[in-house]
Amino acid sequence: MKRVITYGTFDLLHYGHINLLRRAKALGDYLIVVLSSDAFNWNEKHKKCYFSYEERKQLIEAIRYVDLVIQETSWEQKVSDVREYHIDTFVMGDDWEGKFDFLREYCEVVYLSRTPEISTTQIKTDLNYMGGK
Ligand code: C2G
Repeated sequence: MKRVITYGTFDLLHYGHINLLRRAKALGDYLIVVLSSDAFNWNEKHKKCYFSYEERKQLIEAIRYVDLVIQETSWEQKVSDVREYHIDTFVMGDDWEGKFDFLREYCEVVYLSRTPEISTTQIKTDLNYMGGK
C-alpha cells in the first residue's frame, strides 16, 4: 500500500486541482490531502477563502482520488505528517519546486506540473469582468 500526501487550500476547486490530485493518486494506492485551515490560509498565506474549511473539506472528500482529508494548521507539520501517516511519496505542484526537498530524508518528493491556464485568481477576475453574471 503506497501512501501519497499533498497539501493545499483548494479554494474554488477547479480542474487544475483535479489534474494534480489524479496524478498524485496515480503515484500510489492511498492519497491523503492536507487541507489548509481558514486560520492558516489567512495568517500564513494571506488568502481569504471563498469556501470555509468545512465546505472545502466536503468538496475534496467527494473526489474519487482522495482517501483522507486532514487539516493543515502550520508550515512545520509536514515531517510529522509524513512520519505519522507512513507516507511513501510527497507531492506538490511545481510552483513549489525545490521548496520541500528537505522531506527527501523521509520520503520520495515529487513536483508535478501545474495546469497553467487556470487559477482561483483567474476565475475571480473573469467573474468580475463578466459582472458576476
Ligand atoms: N495546482 C495546479 N494547477 C493549478 C492550480 C493549482 O496543479 N492551475 C496545484 C498546486 O500546485 C498545489 C495544489 O494544486 O499543488 C493546491 O493548490 P493551492 O490550493 O493553491 O495550494 P497552495 O496555496 O499552494 O498550498 O503547505 C503547502 C501549501 O498548503 C500549498
